[in-house]
Amino acid sequence: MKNSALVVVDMLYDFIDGTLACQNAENAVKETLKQIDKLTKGQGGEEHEILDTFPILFVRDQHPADHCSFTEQGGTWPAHCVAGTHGGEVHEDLKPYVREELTFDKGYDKSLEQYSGFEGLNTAEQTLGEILELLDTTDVYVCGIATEFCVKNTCEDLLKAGFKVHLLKDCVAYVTAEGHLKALEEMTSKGIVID
Ligand code: VGL
Ligand code: ZN
Repeated sequence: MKNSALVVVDMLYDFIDGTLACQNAENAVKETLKQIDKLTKGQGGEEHEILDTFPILFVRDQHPADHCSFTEQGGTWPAHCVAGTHGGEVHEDLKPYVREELTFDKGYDKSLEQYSGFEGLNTAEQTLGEILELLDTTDVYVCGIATEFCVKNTCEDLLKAGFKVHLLKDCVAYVTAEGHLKALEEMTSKGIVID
């Protein structure tokens, strides 16, 4: 799996069992853990060694309490993933794989909706695209929440940037089943591989 990386999009409590709980979310977390085992198979060793050989990058929706996408501000979503709250945290089963320099936050600007992980930054203000290039990545595996929004936008930006993109279809959760299926079709037609 040299030159591959996994991008985990918004596997955060508000999207799993919180204010914007999505369908298939608990199952998607379990399947993601299975995929991590599979993708890192044969690498053995301690957890930190696995992370050194197979990068796992995390995208996090991190909003201020008065974000423009919230219904109280005239937006379309209930308040969710407010920075510093439990709802904005990565699921605890995935936390052992989280590294600060490989974590990209988006949506922290009150007046901007950002669905793509490509718009996020790590604490050193580097983007997902920059880090994937530094890691010599060619193939990017993507999982997360929600298929129709952040997963889709992230996959499409990865594709535009020249990466081969594999969407792990059992490792995603969605707002609606129809929206999920439609997004899978659209991604397939653009050249994203559904694995
Ligand atoms: C998302 C709705 C609002 C997502 C983020 O991660 O797909 N959806 N904010
Ligand atoms: Zn959001």
